Amino acid sequence: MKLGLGLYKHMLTPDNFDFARQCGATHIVAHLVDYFHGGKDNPAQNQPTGGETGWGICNDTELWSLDLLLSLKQRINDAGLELAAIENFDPAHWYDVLLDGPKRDEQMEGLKILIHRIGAAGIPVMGYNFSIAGVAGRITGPFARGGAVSVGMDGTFDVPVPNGMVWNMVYDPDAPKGTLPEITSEQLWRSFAFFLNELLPVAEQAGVVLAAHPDDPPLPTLRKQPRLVYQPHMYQRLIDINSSPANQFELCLGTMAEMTEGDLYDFLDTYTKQNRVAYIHLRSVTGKAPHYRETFIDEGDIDMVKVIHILRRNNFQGVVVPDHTPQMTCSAPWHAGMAHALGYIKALMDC
Ligand SMILES: [Mn+2]
Repeated sequence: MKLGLGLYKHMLTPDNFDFARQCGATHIVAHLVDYFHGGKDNPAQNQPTGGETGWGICNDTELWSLDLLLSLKQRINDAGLELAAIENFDPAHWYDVLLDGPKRDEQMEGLKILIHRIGAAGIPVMGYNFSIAGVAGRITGPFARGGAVSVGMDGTFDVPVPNGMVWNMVYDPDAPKGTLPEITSEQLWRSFAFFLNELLPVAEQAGVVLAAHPDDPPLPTLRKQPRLVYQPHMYQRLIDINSSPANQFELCLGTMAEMTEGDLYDFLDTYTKQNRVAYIHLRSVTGKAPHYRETFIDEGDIDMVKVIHILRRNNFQGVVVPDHTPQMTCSAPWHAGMAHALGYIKALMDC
């Protein structure tokens, strides 16, 4: 297994590449979606939280070019690191794939072009989250050890998604007033199956693995929209839809620990043995959705020693990144949190 650091678009800088290396990371997971653009509710330097108005406004209507992907990889390689994955499609590129809207087929062709480019750039994994409401409804407070500011949830979030927004971002600021129609879980699974069956053959050909993040927070519905993977056993349905070796998980263990059913360690053991885990988001929590808190990596419900032991035993070859951490009280809250998490994971890996 390998140690990586996830960086948001505005953080893909030489200083942060040096920081990752200094912490012992060898890989970068890069976000190219500018979540924070125009978002008024997001804290600087933290994970986007947003509110009813979402994270931000899409500002990247053009598909990412091969040149952009190649230069990103080159900058990361020049810093002595590997680019392990791109995380998340831009909602501007696939909103009607998520919503089964009129531009679905056209946008699906765009995603295929994008996957070809990602493969041509030598980037092995594309992480994504097939979700209409996205990550929403969390609260922020001094929930972690020593009063470190962290996120959590205190009950579900039912405010409907406004028209022109999907996956927490506004793709059409001029959309007519009103909210997205409510759909059933089966309708959402049908849209998802279409996406998988269209894109997986292209991904295989391009040498790219598609890695699915579970629903965070894991609830049957959020903002009156259905969710796909909100209990561990629901991940199996992805594989049942299409057993391509390119059909894998962006396994978020914090999200898995927020689920009310199943055994996290059995799940991890089963699917790493089957080569279904592309890479791992490692963080801890206390509690279960919709009542939980994100914690420091060493104080939550997950037995991290057991997790690393399973990964080692199954010869897991993917990258482990810290996902989020609480904000530490100092002049660099994000970096201090990440340095702590990376050091902790690296020590477990070295044991
Ligand atoms: Mn995650």
